[in-house]
Amino acid sequence: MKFDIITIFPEIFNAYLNESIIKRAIEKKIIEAKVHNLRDFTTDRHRTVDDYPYGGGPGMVMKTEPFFNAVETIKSDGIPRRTIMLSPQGKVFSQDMALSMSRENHNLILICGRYEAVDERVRENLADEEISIGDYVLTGGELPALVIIDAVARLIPGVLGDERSKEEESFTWGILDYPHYTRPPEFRGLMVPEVLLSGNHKDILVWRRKEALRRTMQKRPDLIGKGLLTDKDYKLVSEIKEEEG
Ligand code: 4GO
Repeated sequence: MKFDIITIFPEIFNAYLNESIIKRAIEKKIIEAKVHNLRDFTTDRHRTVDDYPYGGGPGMVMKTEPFFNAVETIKSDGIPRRTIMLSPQGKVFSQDMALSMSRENHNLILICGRYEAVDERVRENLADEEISIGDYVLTGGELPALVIIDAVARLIPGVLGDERSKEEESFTWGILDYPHYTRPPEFRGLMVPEVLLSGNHKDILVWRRKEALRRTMQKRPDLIGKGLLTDKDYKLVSEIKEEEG
């Protein structure tokens, strides 16, 4: 899966993509990321990427032509790609979307805007879809682009060192993670739950599922009613309700 990123701040990407898991995934050629400097697609002496807004108002607007040049140049190798624009007006990104994107395995062009806005003709004519990473405004689309690359890449087989089983993945899907502990078993009187030291794999599985459900009920009750729980889960939910009063 290849990501082509169009930005006026290429360095933002190099810093993140050259670390840890994503770096490894690129080295293993599971994903490819190419950062394109929008200014390289300008044609004037000053490499201008922005201009005053028609109709007036605050801030600058990113020009249409450099984005067209960039997307056309990237696509000139004939390899099919989907073009995504990062914008607060987009569909709000979720784990479901990350999973479909990792499975669809499309090569993606990510358009990152800056300043007040991007000329509407870019969105209308170049973007196949608009994605937002949440309901807040940022100074640019670079962080959202990295969020998407990260969330999608870690779902591609081989990217995370450990190969988790499909059952395990679907088991934890749609609810919060269970609590994690590592050594030592006691730190200043703070104990690791006994069951995790027991070596009883079945008890550990049930405990983890129950604690994951408990957390989800406390912190994200909206996730409980989404039809992702099994009959066994509902039994655990009743137990938790009794315990918590
Ligand atoms: C995306 C882009 C927020 C998001 C952005 C988001 N802010 N919530 N800002 O995903 C055009 C100029 C949009 C700055 C950009």
